[in-house]
Amino acid sequence: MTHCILIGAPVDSGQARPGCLMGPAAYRVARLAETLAALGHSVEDRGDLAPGALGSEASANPAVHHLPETLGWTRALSAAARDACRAGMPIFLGGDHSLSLGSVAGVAAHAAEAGRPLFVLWLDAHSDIHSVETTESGNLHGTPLGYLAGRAGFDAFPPFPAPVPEANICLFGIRSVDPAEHAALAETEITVNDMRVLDEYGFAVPMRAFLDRVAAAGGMLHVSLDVDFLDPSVAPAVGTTVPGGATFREAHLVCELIHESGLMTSLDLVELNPFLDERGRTARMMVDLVGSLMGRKVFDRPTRSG
Ligand code: EXY
Ligand code: MN
Ligand code: MN
Ligand code: MN
Repeated sequence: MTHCILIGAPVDSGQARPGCLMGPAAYRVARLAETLAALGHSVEDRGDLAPGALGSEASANPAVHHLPETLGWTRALSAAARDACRAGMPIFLGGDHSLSLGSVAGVAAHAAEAGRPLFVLWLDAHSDIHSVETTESGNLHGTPLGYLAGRAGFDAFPPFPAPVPEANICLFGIRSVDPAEHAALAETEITVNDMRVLDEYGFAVPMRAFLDRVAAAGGMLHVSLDVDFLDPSVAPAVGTTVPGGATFREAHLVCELIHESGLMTSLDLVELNPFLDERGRTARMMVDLVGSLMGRKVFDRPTRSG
């Protein structure tokens, strides 16, 4: 049984399409808390955060949108994450992927405090490893991994003492990488399980290999699940769809493998835009996946003794 702490992060300042700010409410309407409780977990809903007082920071990159708001969210989310980790397993309800600038920074600070290595599993069509300087769209939801890996180009952001070691980061489901991101990835030890790898080896082999590394290191595992990891035919309510994503069953298999590893210690659910959906279909798909992450099984096969 896990004490799940829900933290709403109605963030849509990291991208251009309004709607992600309705994400937290959509997860609650889709009965996320009830799903977790039905699996025997305790659930504490801490409500929605706010970005706090906004500064007037500006970036040398003229393309960048909403830097002050993003910084406000980063500070609020980092503090909330650090506090929640002390009490249970935080589940951040997004909101666009710029929320991970703060959620994962806070989780990383907690992991450093606890003296445990942090691993990050990035389930996403995108590598999100731009910096404030390299982003061409100016949408900061394309940058969180650059910040969390301690890369340059985030001068306006709060420095945090515990960047995630590149070797502890696994991209999974990648099928859209910008040139500057490709250059960044080429010079890092980040594991890139793009769709070509998953087509060739399947989803289970690369996932088990990564989870085995986390277990061997006694690591904490933060899972950042972007709606666009899934194929748009399965999860259409996201502003950055890319064809050729995970099927319904491939996504559940990944979640079931993560559950069976027993390693997940924090979770982001990001990029849901309920405005791009009909009848909450994508929100319910994401809640279904959290059920698989938290122990619901298709068939609870008896463990063979001996
Ligand atoms: N790489 C593109 C950009 O930087 O604008 C697209 C980023 C999409 C990011 C979404 C959260 O995954
Ligand atoms: Mn905007
Ligand atoms: Mn993303
Ligand atoms: Mn994405």
